[in-house]
Amino acid sequence: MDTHLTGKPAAENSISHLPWEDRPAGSSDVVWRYSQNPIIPRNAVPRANSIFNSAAVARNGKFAGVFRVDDRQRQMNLHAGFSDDGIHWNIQPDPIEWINPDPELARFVHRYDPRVVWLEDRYYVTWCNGYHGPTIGIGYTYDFETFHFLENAFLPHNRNGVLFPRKINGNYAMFSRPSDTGHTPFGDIFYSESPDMVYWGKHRFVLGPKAWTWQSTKTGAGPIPIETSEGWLLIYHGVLTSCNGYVYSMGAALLDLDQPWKVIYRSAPYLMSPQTLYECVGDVPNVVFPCASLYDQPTGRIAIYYGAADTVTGLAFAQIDDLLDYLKRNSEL
Ligand code: BMA
Repeated sequence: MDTHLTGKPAAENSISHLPWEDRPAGSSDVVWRYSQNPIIPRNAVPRANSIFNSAAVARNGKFAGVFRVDDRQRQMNLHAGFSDDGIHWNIQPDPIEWINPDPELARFVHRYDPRVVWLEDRYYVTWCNGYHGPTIGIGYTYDFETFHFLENAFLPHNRNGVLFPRKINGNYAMFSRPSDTGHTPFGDIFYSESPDMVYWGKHRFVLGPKAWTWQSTKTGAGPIPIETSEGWLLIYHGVLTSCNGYVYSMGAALLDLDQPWKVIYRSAPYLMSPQTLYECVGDVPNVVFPCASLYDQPTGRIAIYYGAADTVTGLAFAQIDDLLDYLKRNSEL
């Protein structure tokens, strides 16, 4: 086990240097886009077809991340990246090579849609991992240079594995979204616990689609949930099936602190839907897919990283008090 504990965030829940831009004058949006979006173009590394659905965290006064890069064979893989400001990223040209304790799990099929969380003494990475179908891979790193693969959390088929930033009821906790082999036309968010990051159980239903809404086909957890005094703030994606295909939007829910499968509030309207050119036009049109957020508790600022049209990466902002207030006033369970 590595002992070098480099990389701990300066202070828990304080990221004063997070990327930020005030809400545009005249706008009343609860979540608003960065004016310089997209922050990562599709070709930011050689041989990339697209870079999207990626995860950033604060680290040593700067930022690090794990990025979904689909290459020009259209293979989906994960690359490490570094940034001084959380906006301009230096993404490694080669995919992460995982140190793998079990050759059975070493075969590469695909890896995509990463999430990253600082948990206890290291950064854990979860992603959709191909193993006889998509499931949730779990690994960890101390420094974003060396990455260790642990295990797949679940049997296939599963996607959108999102860890909590601390133990709940003495166990590690994770959201996931059981799915199928393809472009799943259903999707409920479940909660699971584990004593050791390897064996997962105590599965609980959290939330699922709502008929005749922006989230009528499927739902999936997005960034690592944010702990507030009133509950866990979960930003998630919801999907509507239009006559022209899926539309991926962003919503939020507030969940009980000790029993996170209990939903306290849930946004009836979406918080952000695909509306800009880079969200509506790309390899998969009409997708906003949040995978990470940075939260600065003293200022209440949240910066959300999201994939746009399965092609590029964007940044959006919110104020936590406004977001919670909006959730309370616009909630339908
Ligand atoms: C989902 C995942 C995401 C993708 C989205 C839209 O099922 O595959 O990676 O962003 O579809 O294509």
